[in-house]
Amino acid sequence: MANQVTSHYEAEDIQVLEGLEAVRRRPGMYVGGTDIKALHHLIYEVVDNSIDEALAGACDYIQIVIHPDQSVTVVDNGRGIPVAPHPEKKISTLELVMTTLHAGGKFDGGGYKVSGGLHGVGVSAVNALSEWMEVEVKRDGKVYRQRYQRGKPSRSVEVVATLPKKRADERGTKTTFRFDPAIFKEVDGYRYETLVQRLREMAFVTKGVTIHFLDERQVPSREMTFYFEGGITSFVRYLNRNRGVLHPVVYVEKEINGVGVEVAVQYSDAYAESVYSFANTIHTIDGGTHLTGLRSALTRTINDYARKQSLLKENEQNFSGEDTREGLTAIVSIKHRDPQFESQTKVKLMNAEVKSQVEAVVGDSFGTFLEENPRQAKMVIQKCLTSSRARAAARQARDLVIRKSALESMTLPGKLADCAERDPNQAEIYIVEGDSAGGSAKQGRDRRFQAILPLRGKILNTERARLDKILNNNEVKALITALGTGIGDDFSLDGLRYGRIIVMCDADVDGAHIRTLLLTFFFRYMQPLIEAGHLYIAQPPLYRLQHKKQIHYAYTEEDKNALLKKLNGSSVGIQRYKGLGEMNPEQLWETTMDPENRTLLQVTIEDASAADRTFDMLMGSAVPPRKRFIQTHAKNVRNLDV
Ligand code: 0RA
Repeated sequence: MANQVTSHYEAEDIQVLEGLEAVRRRPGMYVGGTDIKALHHLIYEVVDNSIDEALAGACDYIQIVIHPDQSVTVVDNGRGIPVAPHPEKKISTLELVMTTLHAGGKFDGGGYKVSGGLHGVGVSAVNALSEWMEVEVKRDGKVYRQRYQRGKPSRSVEVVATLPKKRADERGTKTTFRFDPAIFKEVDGYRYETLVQRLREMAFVTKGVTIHFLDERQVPSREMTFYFEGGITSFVRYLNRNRGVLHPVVYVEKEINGVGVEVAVQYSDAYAESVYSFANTIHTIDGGTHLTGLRSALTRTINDYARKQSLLKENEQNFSGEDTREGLTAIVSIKHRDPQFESQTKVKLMNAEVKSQVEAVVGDSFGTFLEENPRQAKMVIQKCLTSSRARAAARQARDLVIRKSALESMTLPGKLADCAERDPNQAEIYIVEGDSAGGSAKQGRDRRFQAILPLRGKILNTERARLDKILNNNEVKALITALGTGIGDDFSLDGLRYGRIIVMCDADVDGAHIRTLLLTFFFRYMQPLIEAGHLYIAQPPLYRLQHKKQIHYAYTEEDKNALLKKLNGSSVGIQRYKGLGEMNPEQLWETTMDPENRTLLQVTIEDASAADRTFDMLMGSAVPPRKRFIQTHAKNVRNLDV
């Protein structure tokens, strides 16, 4: 019953085909690679188109479903991709959109494409990288459909249904695709949590849209629905949900010279800065001109107000940018017709004029807020004063540590059991929680290339103060000296004494806590070390299974179950390791330290920055979240890094 709408794909469209062939040949150029990140971008690219409809005010519902076969459906109730023959080409606009690079959005004469996929290549690139794709468009009382294989249409656009009269005004687009495993060879599939995070961000910056995410790959299925009436105001409230806040969210939305500027700001009693910037709904991780504009407006407004109210004395210096950023939670989201990004990966906004535009909008509204709310304004200023003083004190402490460790660099810490190897590329160091585990590690190691530094967990663990203070901790000083790199501005990889730095903690809550703290320390004071891939986490086993004379180790709960199944369950002795200290030196070597057998997890900047956020939550002043974190993670903690 399908009737033909337009002529089928013809030889003259070879050009188009070549475009999509190029995408398949060089996926790196178009979606940034063939890893899991690129895989997620396929979904973002498709959802971005629906977000554009929402931003145009034409759509308020988007659903994303991952099916058990890893195909993904994205449905929206927007206007529907136009299906009529394109004025210049003979084929349907729908087919053109789906098969031509850079075709997205060009048809919408009046509006402009704001959300824009990662590389702006549009949904056709996703099509090219999909084993198959199917698009259904509802409009004009009909349902149109076209199917593609690896980007090539199987047939012309067809009418597959006519809507009953009372539903004849329904419109929308439904896209289903299955990524091509021949392209994405290394991936096993989408990661639920990553998608949830991104979809939440999209919902936050797209006020009033409902995003429903359903993952049917496991039973029971998982799902999340996001709807934020308040847009980025809700986002800020969400970020500060565990913090004590100093005032209500200050929100402003304004169009200035054709650029949409939306900002939400709230100070809390936390130490961390949580500021996110978006350009056309894309999270600009590296910030850019919109972020710079926001920051300088806040610093300027706060200094002006503090001077005017004599909250800053004449002999006192202005607040630095850092002083005004402590405890700041803010979102800046701009919509621009012609966003310029630093690179193809769109993580930094470069449009110079945006800085002054954001600065003007924020300066106005935050200045007014301070003027009209003197009591809360005073609290914000107090907060800046405190951080300014703390920063001065920290600077002194840090100078002391650095000077000291320079002096002590000849004398390595007494607790360090160094290795014989002097070539950093061959040498590694285990940072071990607790003296007893440290003892086992010292006995079990291969002293030719493995050094051991035991850290007394308790001391670190009871530190509830600012991270600056841990620099004064003897354990941390020993760590800095042992690594030989210095910290902060004085950090240099040149001095690094070990190519692999391996954090080895118990598989329990305290262990997780100490690991979080160590990662946070590395993140804040030795970031290049992580970036250069020197930091690792050891993976001790959770169980020891004895079957007859054979010993097996299980590193995860699943491992254990699989092993039990294999061993048939008969007379298997199971020992559960609660801490590293329970293993004798041979066992520790065999399971966790022997390069032939061990598994190490390499720490990425994302891991460390997640640890940094967790740290703030753990150390933050609001007590209930900390308790909740420990309770909810206590069960999972053994699998934390698996
Ligand atoms: C071009 C023009 C119009 C809508 C769209 C594209 C459109 C694209 C996508 C992609 C996913 N969902 C979408 N929804 C709409 C406007 C057409 C009109 O005014 O009828």
